[in-house]
Amino acid sequence: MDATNRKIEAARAALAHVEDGMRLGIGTGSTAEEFVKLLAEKVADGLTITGVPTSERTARLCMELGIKLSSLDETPVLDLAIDGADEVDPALDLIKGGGGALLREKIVASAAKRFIVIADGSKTVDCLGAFPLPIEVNRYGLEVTRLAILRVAQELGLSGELTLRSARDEPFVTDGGHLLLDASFGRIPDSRALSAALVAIPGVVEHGMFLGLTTLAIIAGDDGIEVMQS
Ligand code: ABF
Repeated sequence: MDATNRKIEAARAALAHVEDGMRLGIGTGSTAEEFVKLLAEKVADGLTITGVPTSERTARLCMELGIKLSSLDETPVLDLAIDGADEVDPALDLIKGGGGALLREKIVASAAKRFIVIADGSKTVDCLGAFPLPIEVNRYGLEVTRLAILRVAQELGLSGELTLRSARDEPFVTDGGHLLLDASFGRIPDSRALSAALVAIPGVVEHGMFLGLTTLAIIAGDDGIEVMQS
């Protein structure tokens, strides 16, 4: 089964958790897009949900496909959020943000009573960090923030490049108007220590480690669907 079909199978399995009348956080990325397409079919067949998108891109796709949207301000408590991930470890901690939407994704995941991650089997890891950790930073004082990140990482025995994410030769700007530094630290043995150190830096807005948020992970591998429970 190729990657696209694995993503579709994970998305289909997640759809089984969506009930009529739910307030639903809807993620970003290619796996989440497969979920949106399947969700739209159910909506066309009469399923009633209120969707809260995690990015402008997802909002556009939902609107194109006829999924009724609300804002997190109007719907601050979600019954369920469904989103992709870049890495999933055995504790269901994640690295997300490869799509640049980590801040809204984390806000939406945190507002949901349950958070289901959908991914193909290539995303499972034994330890977070092979995927460069996205760190959302304020534009002001970027160099100060960059040096502070390197310092706290070094204090935790981590080192590596911090790359300013760009798109079409311009710095990538997130939906929130911030920049992204992708940190190639390699394996992150103590993700909670790194998380605490990063969020203490004034210029850091958020980072892509989603710790303790995932309720269920639906992983589609070559041998079928694996469901991991937190
Ligand atoms: C998004 O899904 C991002 O946080 C994450 O990077 C991405 C994974 O993308 P894909 O499903 O295309 O592998 O939520």
